[in-house]
Amino acid sequence: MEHLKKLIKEAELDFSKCKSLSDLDHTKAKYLGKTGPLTEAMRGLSGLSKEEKPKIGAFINEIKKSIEVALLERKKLIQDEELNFQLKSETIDVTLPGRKQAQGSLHPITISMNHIQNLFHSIGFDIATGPEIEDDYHNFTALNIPKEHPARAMHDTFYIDKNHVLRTHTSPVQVRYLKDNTPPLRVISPGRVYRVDSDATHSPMFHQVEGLWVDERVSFANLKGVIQDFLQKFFEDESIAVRFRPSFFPFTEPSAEIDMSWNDGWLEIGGCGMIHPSVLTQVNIDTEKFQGFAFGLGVERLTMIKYGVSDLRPFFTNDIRFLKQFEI
Ligand code: 2U9
Repeated sequence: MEHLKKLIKEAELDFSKCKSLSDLDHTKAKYLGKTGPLTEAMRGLSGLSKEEKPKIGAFINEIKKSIEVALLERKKLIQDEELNFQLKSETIDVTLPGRKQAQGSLHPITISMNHIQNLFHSIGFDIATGPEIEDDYHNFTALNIPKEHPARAMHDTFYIDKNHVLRTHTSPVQVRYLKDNTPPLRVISPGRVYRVDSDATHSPMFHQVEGLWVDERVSFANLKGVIQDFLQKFFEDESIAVRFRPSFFPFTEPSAEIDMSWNDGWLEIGGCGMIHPSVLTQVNIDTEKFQGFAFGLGVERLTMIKYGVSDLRPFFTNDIRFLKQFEI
């Protein structure tokens, strides 16, 4: 019993030498483990008399409890020390400046689309949008491009099924607008369009803005004025001139390609014409009373010219180093 009593002091001394919880765990096994002196003593109880057994048993339990208390005290001390060390070494400097949230920017095509819409809206144009999957009628037939017409080949169409396509232009939006509204009317239809084409100057998805003006007396001269006024404002350059070159589209007659003056030369930026009477008839507009002009502009093209970008592809590859340059 004397020997067991000494164990308390011995354990306290051993515990006090432990510097970490894992040290302490190790030392704990020495006293309270299966092969420790207390377990041994408990085993020895079997050889004692009936009277001695409970007394000695209780005594061993007392010793065990005292060692457990010493262990817990040491454990708490080590935990406190570890926490204090952590608090000291991991202090937060609340005066440091915060990390700012990176700010995104609008895509250059979005900037152009917004700008174009604002400019046309400011001169009285309505803005119409519509589905990107269109039926054959709205994308082709209503625009004077019947089935088997060679002009369909010009469009390199993505077919969804026999009767549905990814729209090849935003004209179908205008067809719906003309059916739902009565002239006089002015409308633009901005949006994504799709054609089977992909290289440095063509993307299978690109952006167009088409416009219409239908009234009793609206002419090719008005068309040229509207286009020139738009381009001068878009490029913030009043010296920009516009040139029309004869062309052909099934939905306009006469038709023209639109060139704008740029650095001593000319750049093609879209097409236009007087809306074909067959198209107006399709949408129940009286061609004896009304006429109208239509135009189509390529938004990527306008944006490339505006920012001096010579390759179309960076608009679609989302390299942040390219996109960051268009912050406004
Ligand atoms: C209706 C009637 C007529 C829209 C027009 C063009 C000419 C044209 C191109 C410009 C560059 C397509 O993106 S591009 O490759 N567009 O040349 N678009 S006239 O004429 C219409 C539209 C709707 C009801």
